[in-house]
Amino acid sequence: PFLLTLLTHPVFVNGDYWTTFIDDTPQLFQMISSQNRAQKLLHYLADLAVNGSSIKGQIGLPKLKTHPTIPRLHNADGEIINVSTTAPPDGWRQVLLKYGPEEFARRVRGFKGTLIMDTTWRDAHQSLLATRVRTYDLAAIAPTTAHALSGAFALECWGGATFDVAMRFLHEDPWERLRTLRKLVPNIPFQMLLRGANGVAYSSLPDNAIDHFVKQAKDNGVDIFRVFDALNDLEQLKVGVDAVKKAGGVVEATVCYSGDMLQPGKKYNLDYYLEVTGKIVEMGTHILGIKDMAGTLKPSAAKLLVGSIRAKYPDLPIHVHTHDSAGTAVASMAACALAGADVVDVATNSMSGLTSQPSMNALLASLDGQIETNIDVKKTRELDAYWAEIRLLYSCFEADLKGPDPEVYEHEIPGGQLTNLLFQAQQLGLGEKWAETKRAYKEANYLLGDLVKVTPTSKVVGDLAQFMVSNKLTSDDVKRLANSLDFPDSVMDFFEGLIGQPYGGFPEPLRTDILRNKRRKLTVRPGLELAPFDLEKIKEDLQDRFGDIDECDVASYNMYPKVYEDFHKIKEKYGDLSVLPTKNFLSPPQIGEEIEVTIEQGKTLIIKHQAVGDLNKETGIREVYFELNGELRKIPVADRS
Ligand code: BTN
Ligand code: 3PY
Ligand code: ZN
Repeated sequence: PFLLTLLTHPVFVNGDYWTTFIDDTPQLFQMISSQNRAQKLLHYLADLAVNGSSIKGQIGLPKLKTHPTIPRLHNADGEIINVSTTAPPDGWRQVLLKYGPEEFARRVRGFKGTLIMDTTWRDAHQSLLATRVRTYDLAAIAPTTAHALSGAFALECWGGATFDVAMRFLHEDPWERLRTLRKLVPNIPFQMLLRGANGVAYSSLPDNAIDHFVKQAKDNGVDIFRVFDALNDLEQLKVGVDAVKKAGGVVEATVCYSGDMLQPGKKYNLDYYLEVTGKIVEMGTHILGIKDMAGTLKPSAAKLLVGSIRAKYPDLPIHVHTHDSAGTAVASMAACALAGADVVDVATNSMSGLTSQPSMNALLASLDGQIETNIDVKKTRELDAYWAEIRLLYSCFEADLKGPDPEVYEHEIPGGQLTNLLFQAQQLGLGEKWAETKRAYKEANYLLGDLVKVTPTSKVVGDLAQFMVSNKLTSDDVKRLANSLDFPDSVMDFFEGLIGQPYGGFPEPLRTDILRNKRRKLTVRPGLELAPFDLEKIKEDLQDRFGDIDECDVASYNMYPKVYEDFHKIKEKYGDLSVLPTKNFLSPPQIGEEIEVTIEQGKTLIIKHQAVGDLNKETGIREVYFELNGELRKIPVADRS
């Protein structure tokens, strides 16, 4: 391609070139690189045209057949706000930047009312749309969001499953997402979800890898870190908390809420939560997080829990997270606000409810007049029109849950996992499978000693439940046959102690029976046994293998080595896919369709799909024809359909 570019360059064609022409004309290389990039994107589109989408988890095509429209916001006088030319109002981020984490937390606590965090960019789509929302669609609405939600405590936009899924299934760089959004939202703090000593992975990494990861997250735009451990194991939690402190971020150390503490005889009761909270306060945190990942914190429990912590720690900012799986989350968050919570989590209406967070406007309406929230209701409604379209654009990732499921108070399945397990049961085609899965989940939880369930412990319980269903095992069978069954890896890891130490210890003799002589029994946190990563060496190796590498790549590799390598392979093949509009990322190009792709600022490709050629029966290849900025391109694709 270099020679071709050279030969067609106007200077060369006109003959008035000189020997240093190549050195003096760096545009040549830019032209080559953008032609390469265009060519690679054509390969992606051509493959889509012939073979359909290969995005994991996608069933069918988006219901939205157009590109989503960006709604217009109006100011108090009814005039349209031009969000791309008007700076958004200062928000809580300016408070943080000016005064630092301690004073920020003090002022949040001092706010007369209750603030909201919008989870739309992270947990809401993790829970409803299999975490599939792409940077493209987040960036498109970011300037509007900076205006509409300028009074919000934070936008949750990073971490949790989004890190892994961005690379693994969307073939895009999570760090690039963070930087892109950060540039577009200067005024609202960004919050991420950090799984304590696991970072954003499923098991422990060496402490220095967690420190390194958190530093990159902070430097690239995360302000507030919600740090949790799935077992409320404080040793594990502290690894994440210390990393955030070192990086200079806002620490939101979190207690995970599991079950229904109002039920008599429950393992996790008010005393338990107060004990954990006390230790978190001792550890030192700017904000206390309460994380109700299954949505089992009933309104009356919310009032009691938040009220009790508030009474004991009058100066401690409290931030509560929940899911609406049971349909009671608006009531619970209203109860939290009235009991003295400083921040509660909600999602934009069209991305709320079911296994997601409660509806922002439903909460605002139910608090109306009683509590100040710092939110302009009219603008949030305008903003929500976008998400109604996005929901349709990603309809092919919906699990199609139809309504609330108060049975969650019994099975206690976390929001995101509930959607996933339901989807898998539906794929098996039997309505009965779903009821069976829920029953098995509950049994598996008790077999494991009644765990706090959230990533990664929720995976352990889910894997054991599915193992029981597919092998037709009752709880008694599992106990009886424990020393001869081949349990899923996650279950083995849990019993070895690789996920941390559960409250109340491991169930015996089950642990011994399951581990046999296959695994050790850890009594300390797993990170203590891991040698630190040689970060310099990892960076050099990655540089040798992939060329242009920075600290963020090192952090990605540390979390998910295989996923990172695969991500690079796809990038090598198709270029940067994050530039494609989502419609064109998920659905085959139509004949005659014109696709506009901005590959960098000021550089837009116009791609017109012309035709798909006949199948060459010998080679199994079809030619796909495009017009790229007016020039004909022919792309060979192996037909796998
Ligand atoms: C994954 O774990 O993300 C891969 C499996 C795909 C899950 C599908 S995608 C559509 C449906 N909705 C969900 O939340 N999960 C399933
Ligand atoms: C995650 O760890 O991804 C979660 O959302 C836990 O709730
Ligand atoms: Zn959640």
